[in-house]
Amino acid sequence: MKKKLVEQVTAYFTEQFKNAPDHIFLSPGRINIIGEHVDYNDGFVLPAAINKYVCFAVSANADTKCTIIAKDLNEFYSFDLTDELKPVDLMWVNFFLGVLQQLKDRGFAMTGFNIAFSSTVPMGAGLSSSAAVECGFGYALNKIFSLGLSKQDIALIGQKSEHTFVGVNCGIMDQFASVFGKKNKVIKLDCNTLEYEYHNADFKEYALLLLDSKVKHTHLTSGYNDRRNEVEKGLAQLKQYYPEVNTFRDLSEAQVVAYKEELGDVIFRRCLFVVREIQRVLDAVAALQAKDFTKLGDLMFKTHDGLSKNYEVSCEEIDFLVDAVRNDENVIGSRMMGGGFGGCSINLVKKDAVNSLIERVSKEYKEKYNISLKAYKVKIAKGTTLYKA
Ligand code: GAF
Repeated sequence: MKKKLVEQVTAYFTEQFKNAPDHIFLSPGRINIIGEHVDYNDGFVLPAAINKYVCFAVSANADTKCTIIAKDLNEFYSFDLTDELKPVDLMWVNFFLGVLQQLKDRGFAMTGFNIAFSSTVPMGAGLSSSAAVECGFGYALNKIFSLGLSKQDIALIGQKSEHTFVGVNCGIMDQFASVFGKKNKVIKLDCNTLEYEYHNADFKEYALLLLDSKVKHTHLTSGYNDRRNEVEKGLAQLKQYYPEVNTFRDLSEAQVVAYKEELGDVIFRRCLFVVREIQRVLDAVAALQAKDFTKLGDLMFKTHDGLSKNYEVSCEEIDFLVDAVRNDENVIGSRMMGGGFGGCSINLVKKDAVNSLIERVSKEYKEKYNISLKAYKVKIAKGTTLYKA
């Protein structure tokens, strides 16, 4: 699949630009086992890069002209490096312009370039196709123009560009997972210090299965930013009661509960979710190390319920998908994944029951919503890389 993607993008670049590309880069999408909506709350997350990629064919120019072609959309965008960069109406272009602006702000010298790209990371499915584009592009320019950026710099540049050119005040999880991914490893990332450690992603008789609701609620951006504002407000208030507290991880559940009235129902539930979810990630890492998959799965269901009822970032269709497997003896854990308001659920399913499960849930989902479910049997893969120089 990876090879085919590379061949197709290479042939497409050659046809469009009348020359073979000098470099090929691959940048993966991500899953997250647990730790949702806590990256921007100084918590811990447990993501991994997956074997779905954005592939970039790239050549540098001698001049300052830049052309980027989105093969899958059959759209292109041309500009000059000396142009003032501003967000444009074509959303995919902003992933590139945002990164470029960050590099310009840092004073890096570059020439123009031609790029063609294509993706097997489904768009808007909560698998971070945007972070894969941002990080792949940053990684490519770093290599081609020898900018000397670290992997962490590339992830942070991707995140900043999402804030400034896309308008989502995201945390660092997606970009970090895309750049730092390692085959068969999940990453325990401390989003406060950016310290990280790899853990074996060996789920024994269980496989990772993503069920794509195909729902893309339009309020993802506004809903996401609203949640950020709500928890920032909540934390500011809690700091007044507990002056020793700096971040959510310094708070216990009991400390949040003690000020339930003062926080008000909505802010209280948001804060409660965050404090519980940070603890759940630590418990999940311990369960993973102990190979206690029943415990891990149970934590995933608890995360889902918190995201749905207290953080309110799920939606009817995703709740349906999680409920459809909740009492299935072959499913040990399930929850919505990513920003929410649609996208995928992530499931831990007995390997020999994966196909029958897909068949059953697809039928039920179709009957209920008249939507054809998509299922992805993902593997944990290596992060952003230079595939061919
Ligand atoms: C999106 C964001 F981009 C991440 O930073 C993270 O907050 C996630 O939603 C929720 O955990 O993917």
